[in-house]
Amino acid sequence: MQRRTFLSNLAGSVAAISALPAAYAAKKTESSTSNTGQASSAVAAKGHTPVITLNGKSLDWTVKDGVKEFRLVAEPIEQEVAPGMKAKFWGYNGGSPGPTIEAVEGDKVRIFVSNKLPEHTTIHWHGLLLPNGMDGVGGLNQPQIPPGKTCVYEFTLSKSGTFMYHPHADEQVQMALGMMGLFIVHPKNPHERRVDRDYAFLLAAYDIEPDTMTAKTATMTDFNLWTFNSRTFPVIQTLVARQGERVRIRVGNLTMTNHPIHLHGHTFTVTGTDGGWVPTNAQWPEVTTDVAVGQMRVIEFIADAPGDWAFHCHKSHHTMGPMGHAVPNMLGVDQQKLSGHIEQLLPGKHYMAMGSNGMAEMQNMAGMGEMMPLPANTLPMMSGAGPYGPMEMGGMFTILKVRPDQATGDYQDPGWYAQPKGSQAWIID
Ligand SMILES: [Cu+2]
Repeated sequence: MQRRTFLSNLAGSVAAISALPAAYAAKKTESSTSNTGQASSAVAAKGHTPVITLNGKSLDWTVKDGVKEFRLVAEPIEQEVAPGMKAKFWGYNGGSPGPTIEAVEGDKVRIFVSNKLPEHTTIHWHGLLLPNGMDGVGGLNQPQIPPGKTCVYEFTLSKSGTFMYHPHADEQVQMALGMMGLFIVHPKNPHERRVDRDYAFLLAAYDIEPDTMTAKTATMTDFNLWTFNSRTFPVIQTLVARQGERVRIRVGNLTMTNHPIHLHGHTFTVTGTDGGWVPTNAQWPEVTTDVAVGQMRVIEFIADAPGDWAFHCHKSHHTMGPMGHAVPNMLGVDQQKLSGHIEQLLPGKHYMAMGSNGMAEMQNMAGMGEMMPLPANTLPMMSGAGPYGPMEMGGMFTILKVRPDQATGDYQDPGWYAQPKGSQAWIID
């Protein structure tokens, strides 16, 4: 979106602040009810609280001679980022991120990694303590896995915690295309560090130009899609909890910048990193924790406040969609006279001057169907409809819904919170 001419910037601004695809505008957070309750039942059967990977799932395994065997296939995939936009990624087992590997401290695991990519790859098991030859840095610890071949990794899980997996081969390309996954190791004793809900996701950023589907792999800082598990709001799964439950959220960052992750309505503590669990006497209360590049942060809190609470990255441009960031700054500019001239240059002879009073009007106008269409395969700057109007969010944003009557183990979206009478802010003249 850089280096546009003045006119194309103006035309771009029309598109940027224009139509949400109809399906997108209508989309509410009900979409997030899919993919819930996908708990890995084998883990639950042993008494551990299953990990809920937002918009994802845990990987099945089989046991052979006392070893848990997992199978990952590295392959090109096509995936919906949000309604109105699909991306060509590289991922594992049909998705980006790949399925979450969930196992238990003390387990011996054997992981078969089959390479169906057009180039070689490896997998590094980020944060896990293992023999040097299993660490997965191509060229350093092992030969690269050629296309068409399968590599076997085998090690014992010596400690519980929150880890990741990703290639250590042609990293700039393979991670820019979405190759990543979570690796969760439960404590051997299921009563240790027990929580009632255990959510997990990875932060991923992409640079996909409008009208294209493949993420640019040489981008260093100027990404335009900010995602939880390679999806943007409003399709990111809603987090739900019964009032009073202890909730854990595990967040890993495989983007090229830091993300201050912020929760409304509660205070949490950081109980773990990818280095392990944080001792209780070293924890302090927070409402935002910065997740730096290549880090994982585990936060825990008691969901004691009923309501619909925002949960998001606090960098405001990371809760916005790709379109509209390159438009000229029209704040305070009277565009009335200019509009007529611009209309003569546009094919439809229709130009709507916007931005003089801020950008919030874009979502309202989109709702009224007044806008011009977006370019193909991209997302508007703002999206998401709440019970009181447009939420003007996108990207790294979702909602924590706490309800007194949410059943234990029920991950279904309970709908919007009904504010108790007299407890909502009111507007006066
Ligand atoms: Cu961010």
